[in-house]
Amino acid sequence: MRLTRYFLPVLKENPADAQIVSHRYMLRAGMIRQQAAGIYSWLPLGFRVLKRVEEIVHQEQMRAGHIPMLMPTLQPADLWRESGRYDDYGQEMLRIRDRHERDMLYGPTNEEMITDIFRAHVGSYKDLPLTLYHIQWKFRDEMRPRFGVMRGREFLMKDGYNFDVDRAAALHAYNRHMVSYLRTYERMGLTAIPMRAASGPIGGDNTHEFLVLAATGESEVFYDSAVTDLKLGNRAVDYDNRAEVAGICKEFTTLYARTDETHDASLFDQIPEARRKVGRGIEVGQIFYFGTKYSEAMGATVVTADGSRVPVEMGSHGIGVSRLLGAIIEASHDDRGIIWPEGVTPFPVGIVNLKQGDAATDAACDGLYKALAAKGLEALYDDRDERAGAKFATMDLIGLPWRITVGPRGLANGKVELTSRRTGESEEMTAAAAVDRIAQIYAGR
Ligand code: 5CA
Repeated sequence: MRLTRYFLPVLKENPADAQIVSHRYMLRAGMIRQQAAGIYSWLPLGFRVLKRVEEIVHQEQMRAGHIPMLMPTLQPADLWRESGRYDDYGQEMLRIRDRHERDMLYGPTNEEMITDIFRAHVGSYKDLPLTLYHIQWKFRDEMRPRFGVMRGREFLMKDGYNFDVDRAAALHAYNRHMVSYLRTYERMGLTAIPMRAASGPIGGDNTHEFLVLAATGESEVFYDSAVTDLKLGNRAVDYDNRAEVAGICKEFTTLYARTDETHDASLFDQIPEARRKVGRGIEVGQIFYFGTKYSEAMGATVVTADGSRVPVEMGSHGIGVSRLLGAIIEASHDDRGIIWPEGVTPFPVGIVNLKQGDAATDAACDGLYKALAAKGLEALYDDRDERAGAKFATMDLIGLPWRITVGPRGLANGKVELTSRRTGESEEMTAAAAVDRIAQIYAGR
């Protein structure tokens, strides 16, 4: 993408109403625009990151054997009357009446709708296990929308629902979600710690939240610092192997890590003092096992192997897809701007032309741009007629992990400069070597 043909409305000034760094940088980098309290347009740069985050979520869900689909944003109120949540949900639910005076709502979550789909089409244990998910916009009329996409009113969520014949199978689904989420967040460059939590309006007694540690997080968290060293890495996980998946969950949930809702001071005090930490975290996901809460209320049953009919066992599992952009920036930035992890960066690399209009420099940049494209890497090429300082400032603000700088002086020696956004270190090399290096870094992305 050539910057002169792109739409990147960066702001020079710090927006006055943005209280936290991720909100500030998302506005300044031209990623989002607020349209109403807690409701945002996703401008091209923000949209590219959002799509990358979605893609990672899809890949990891499908790897775990979960099946993508899409449910609508608008739902009939009658489904929610069946579960009893229509009245319970209160003012957070945006209620709408259509032209036929039918009560509708903008979905804050989808337990009722998915249970309705299940009961219409599935009736036997032979069709289980089944986990369906979608990535869809939600609306919650939050009392205090704030911090940009972090606490929006309209926000993008991945929500998945498992259906199983018995409790043991449903707990395996819960564990599968935990492991797939660990991998999802790690691929985004995040350390998200599963913490025992409270279930709120979703229900059930078995639930974990995933928290990214950040001073600006909205949740107070209590944890053993050793938990931050745990990594899933590139382990090959067999998601059908119950013992293996349960073992990984045990590894990640044995050390003390809880939110203030479930904090237990007497257990906390047993951690060696040097490892006892109180901090703040951003909740980027939550998983729930709630058994037959919805299936009983809505008559979603299956026939078991012995011929009896039982309500299906369920759980639901959410990832805050749009919130993740804020969380990633909170975890990865400096005073010049965002530093995207390679897994989610909007463009793998930026090209800065130091002397736009100089025939040799322009030709070298064009060649570099095409050579990267030939390897499937779309660079963001700053081809504006601007000072070098302004170009560097834009690149630093929008946070591409790698920058290739091309100028007449380097070209005289046949060299360009490759710079890491994270370390600030630069290396001179030929354009061909820079292309190879970038290709290597992103191999397998
Ligand atoms: N039905 C369940 C799981 S599918 C559910 O709704 N869970 S939830 O309420 O915990 O939401 C899932 C995730 O969505 C949260 O962990 C959080 O990351 C994100 N989320 C919730 N509310 C907001 C909001 N107002 N703005 C942005 N993200 C949000």
